[in-house]
Amino acid sequence: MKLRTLTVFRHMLPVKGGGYRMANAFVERLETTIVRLESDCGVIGWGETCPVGPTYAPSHAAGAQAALQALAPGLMGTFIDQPVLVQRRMDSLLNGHNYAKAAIDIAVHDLLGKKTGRSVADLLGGAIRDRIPSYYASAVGSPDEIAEIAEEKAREGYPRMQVKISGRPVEIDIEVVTKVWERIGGRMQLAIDGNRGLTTRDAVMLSNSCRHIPFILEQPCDSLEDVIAIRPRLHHPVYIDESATDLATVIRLAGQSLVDGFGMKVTRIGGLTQMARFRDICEVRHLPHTADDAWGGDIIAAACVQLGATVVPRLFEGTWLAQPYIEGHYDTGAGIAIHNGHIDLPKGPGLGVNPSPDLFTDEVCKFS
Ligand code: 0XW
Ligand code: MG
Repeated sequence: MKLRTLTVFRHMLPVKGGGYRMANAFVERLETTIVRLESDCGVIGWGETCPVGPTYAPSHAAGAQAALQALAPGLMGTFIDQPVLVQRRMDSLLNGHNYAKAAIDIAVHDLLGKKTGRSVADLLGGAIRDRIPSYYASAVGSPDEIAEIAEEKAREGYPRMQVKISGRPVEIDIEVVTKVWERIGGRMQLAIDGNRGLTTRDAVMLSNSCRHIPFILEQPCDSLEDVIAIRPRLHHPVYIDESATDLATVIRLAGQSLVDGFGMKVTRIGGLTQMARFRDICEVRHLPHTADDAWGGDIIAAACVQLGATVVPRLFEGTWLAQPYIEGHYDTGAGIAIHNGHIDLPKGPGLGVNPSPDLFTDEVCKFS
């Protein structure tokens, strides 16, 4: 099966409720990048990559689109039956730019699944279950506001909540964590996400002040070196998110026991091929992790859920979706959504979602 057509679209996703605040970013609308592949036998596959603004990570929408335009001519006519070979081909055409390559890798999996009648989870090793846990991520907010949200999410059935902190005096963050704990106790697992924003001093202070509260501390500081340096002084397990930029970094961190787990994004690591390898490395080292992405609609959501369903449950900390912050679905019949803090694995071949035919109209480029 050869690649006949590759089309890239941009699509706007306004943030429901007005905006989303993190330590280093406030976003009101996200530009997502959609890839549509068509094989020489007429089968279609969809991919997506949606950086959550230009400051969360070294990735942005225009960067994804430029990288895809650079890759596309060299992919025309290549065999797309083997995702690993497509990935090697992409690496031979362009160094880095994992988050753009991820959209093609996801589309190749979708297309292959649709061609063979198998789900993407099947292609990735097999689903262990058909319903996976999600987790709720708050924005950065006041102690009372976040404690209230935590109560609401615990009642809805979320098994885990990620509380965003940082970008203000650490005393407020300590109050947020304390109030959330007082309100929900052990009813949900807690992750406290600094999104690179804390100084080493503040990370140590937070962990010290909250030593009686069980939570994992996610990406407290900007650099990996800082996080590794303070880990022995913390009372909490440390997960890496933004700094786990590629598999080589993951191998180093897991191999040298430098972290306790990961918040992992499918597009940051390069797509589903790399994400399955990441999953397997974590399984060997008994490291818990999430399987989500920075933002995006039904296509990336389905990719995360398909992979999430293959992760050994005791190590799986859930799939975060942007869905609660997005109006509507790409697939009006089978959009990916969270119910009672959990997500059903979509049925049907490939990713299990089929975007409405005329939804994506803003074409960035088309190669055939
Ligand atoms: C909570 N998320 C999965 C959504 C935003 O993209 C940030 C991210 C994280 O964990 O940092
Ligand atoms: Mg994070």
